[in-house]
Amino acid sequence: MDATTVLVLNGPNLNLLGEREPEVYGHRTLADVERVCRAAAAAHGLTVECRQSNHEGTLIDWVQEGRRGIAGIVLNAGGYTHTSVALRDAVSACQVPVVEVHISDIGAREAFRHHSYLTDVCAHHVIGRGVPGYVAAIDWIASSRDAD
Ligand code: CA2
Repeated sequence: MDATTVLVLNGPNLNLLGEREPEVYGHRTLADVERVCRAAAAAHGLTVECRQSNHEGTLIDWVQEGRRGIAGIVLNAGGYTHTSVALRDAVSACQVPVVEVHISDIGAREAFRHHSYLTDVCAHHVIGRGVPGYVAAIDWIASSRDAD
């Protein structure tokens, strides 16, 4: 990874996208998400490194790995959004912008999804815009680089 890399991290259960709950998450798969991210990054002369894990510590290791020297991190932490102080601490140690993404509108769902431990340590948020939200996150990272 280098200064032109956007690290796209997806958390628990997002490997199942497209398999269930299409009324909430749509029909697109994680492979579709990664394809869309690759194209969005390429339009800005950037590349993406896409990873998914169901494990909190693995996500923390990857956030730490990307904390400096890359263009930014797009993070859909899945259910850990609502539970993980440890992931929040890793994000707050980042020197690169971290954009929080959620496919669904977590504020319009069950009460336990309303709170995110990540929101106030992320540089930007794209919530409830479906898979195109990942594109918006990459566009935001690209424009924040242009502003530097
Ligand atoms: O809306 C989002 O992107 C979420 O981060 C998705 C997480 C959920 O826990 C967050 O509250 C909001 C869960 C993703 C689970 O995805 C599935 C997809 C298909 C079948 C089962 C789970």
